[in-house]
Amino acid sequence: MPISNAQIAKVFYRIAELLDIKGENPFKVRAYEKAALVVESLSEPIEKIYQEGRLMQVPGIGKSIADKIGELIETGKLSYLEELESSIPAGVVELLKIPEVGPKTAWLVYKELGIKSIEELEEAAKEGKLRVLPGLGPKTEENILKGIERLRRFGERVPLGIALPFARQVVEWLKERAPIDKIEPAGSLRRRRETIGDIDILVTSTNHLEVMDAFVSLPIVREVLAQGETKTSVITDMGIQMDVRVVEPDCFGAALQYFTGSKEHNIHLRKIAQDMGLKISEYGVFRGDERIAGRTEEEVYNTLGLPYIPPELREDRGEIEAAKEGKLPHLVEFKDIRGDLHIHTKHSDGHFTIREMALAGKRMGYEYIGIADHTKGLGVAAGMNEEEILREKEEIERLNEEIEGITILAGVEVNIKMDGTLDIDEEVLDQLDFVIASVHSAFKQPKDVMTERICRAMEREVVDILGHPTGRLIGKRDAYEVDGEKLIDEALRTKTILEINAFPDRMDLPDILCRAAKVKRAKFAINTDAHSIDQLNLIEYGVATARRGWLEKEDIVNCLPVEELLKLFKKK
Ligand code: DGT
Ligand code: CA
Ligand code: CA
Ligand code: ZN
Repeated sequence: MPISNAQIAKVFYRIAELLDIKGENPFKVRAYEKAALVVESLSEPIEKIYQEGRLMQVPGIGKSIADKIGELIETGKLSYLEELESSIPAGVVELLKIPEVGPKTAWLVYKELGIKSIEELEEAAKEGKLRVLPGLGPKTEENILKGIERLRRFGERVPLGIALPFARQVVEWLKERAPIDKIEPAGSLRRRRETIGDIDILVTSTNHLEVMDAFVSLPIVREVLAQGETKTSVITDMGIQMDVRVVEPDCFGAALQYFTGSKEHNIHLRKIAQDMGLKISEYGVFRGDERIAGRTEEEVYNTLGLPYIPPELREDRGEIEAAKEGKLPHLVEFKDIRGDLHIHTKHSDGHFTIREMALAGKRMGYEYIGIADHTKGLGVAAGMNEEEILREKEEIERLNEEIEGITILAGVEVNIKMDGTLDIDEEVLDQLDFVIASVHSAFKQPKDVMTERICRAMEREVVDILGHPTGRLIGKRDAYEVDGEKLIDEALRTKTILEINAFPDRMDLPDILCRAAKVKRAKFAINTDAHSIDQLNLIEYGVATARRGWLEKEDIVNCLPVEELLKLFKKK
C-alpha cells in the first residue's frame, strides 16, 4: 500500500488536532505536529526509509512515532487515530469545519457550555453566551456566525471568484516581503475548479524562515495552525485555509505537479510510473534511488512518456489517455478571444455608457464588443422596451462612426417568458446584430416545463445565443431543473449558440456540460455579462470553464473575426 510523506504527515496533523481539542498535554500535541513536519520535510520517501529500517535514525522520530508510521505503511490505517476519533463527540470535531473555530475554541465551548453541534454553537453565539469565556468576545461571536453562514452557503468551499484574487494578493505580498524565486498557487485553484477547499502555494527561496515569517505576519492571517520550515498552514480572515510550502528548486516541478493534483490524476500517473518501473512523488520521478526528473512539470510528464498536460484537464477524465495518444485538445486561451458579447450599460442595469464600455473593450485588445442590455420584462434591471432598443441601436451606429479600432455590435438580452415566448417583438429583434435569450424568472418550474420553455425559445430564428443556460448561482442558487442533454441537442438542431457566462458565481454552462456539448459539436460564446468596466476582466473565468470543458478556439464563436461572426448570426 504505497503512501506518501504528505499523507502520513496529514495523519499526524489530524492526531495533533484531536489531542488539542481534548485539551491534552501541549507537549504531546506539539510532538505530533513536529513529527508531521519532520515527515513532510524529508527529502526522500519515508517508505524507503522504513523498508531499510532507518526510521529511528531520523531526528525527531522516536519509537512511538516510528511504530505508527510502520502501521500506516503496512495497513494504510492507524488504530490510534481511529480510537481518538471515536473518543470525541462527532459534533465537536464538526465544529472545526467552521473556519473561525480552532481546536481550542471547540474544546472550550464543549467543556464550558456543553456545545457539541454547529446549531448549538450558533444559538449560543446569537444569545451572546460565548463572550463570557476566556479569550472570546462579541467580535468572536460575530465572526463565528459569519463563518457558520458561509459554511451553509458554500459547504466548506469558497467560490473560485473569491479564492483566486485572494491567492494572487497573497502571492504579491509574499514577493514584496521575502526573498522568493518561484511562487505558484497549486491545488484546485490552479486547476480552476469552480469552488476551492483550501489554497496551496508553492515557493522556492534561499531563505525558508523569512518566507514563513512573512506569511504568518500577513494581515489576512487569523490563526496559525502550524508553522514549520517547509510547510506553514494558516486560517485566513476569509475563513479559508492556506498552506505555503517551500520546496527545493530541484523538486519544484514535481511538487507543483503533485500539489496541483487532482488526487485522481496523480493516482493514475503513479500507476503509469509503476508500470515503467519508476516511482513518482512530490520530490520527483525516481529510478531506484536516482532522481530522473523533478525540476519542471514538463520534465515530469515527459519522463513518463507524456506531453505536458494543462492543469485544467487534470481530473482523470480521459486526459492521460488522450495525452498518450497525442490527442490532447489545444485549449482556448484569452488571446484567442476577439470580443465579449454580453455587456450591460446604463440603458439597463449597467454602470457605464456604451462609449465607456467600448473604449474599455478596446483597451482589452478586443476587435468587437456586443451590447446586450436587459429587456422590459426584467423590471428590477430597468429593462428596455422596443422603442428604447431601437434608439440604443441608433446610438451604437453613431458611435461606430466615431470610435476607431473596435466595432460595437447591437444586441439585447431578451427574457424567455414562462411559456417560452420572448418579451420583445420579433420584428424589432430581427433588426439587431444578435440576440441573447435568457431565463430570469419562474425558476421553480418542473423539469419538463422548463426544458420545453427553453427549447421553444431556441426555436425562434431571432435567438442567436442561449444566455447562462442552467441559471445556477454557485453557492447561492442551484441550477433550475432542466434536461441538460435535451438542451444541448436542441441547441444543435436549432443552431443556437450556448453561452459560457464567465461571471464567477455563474460559470454557466458548467465545465462538464461544456464537454458534453463539445462532443456533439455545439458552438459556444464566452461572455462576461459585465455591468462595469472592471468586470470585463472576468472573462478569464469563462476561459477557465471552457478549458476545463476541453474547448478549443474553433468551438467558440467569439474567437471569430467580426465579419464571420455576423455571417454566423445571420445564418440561423
Ligand atoms: P480542494 O482543496 O479540496 O479544493 O482540492 P485540492 O485538489 O486542492 O486538494 P488538496 O488541497 O487536498 O490537495 C492538493 C493536492 O495534493 C491534490 O490536488 C493532489 C495532492 N494530494 C493530496 N492528497 C493526496 C493523496 O492522498 N494522494 C495523491 N496522489 N495526491 C494527493
Ligand atoms: Ca487545495
Ligand atoms: Ca491543501
Ligand atoms: Zn442574464
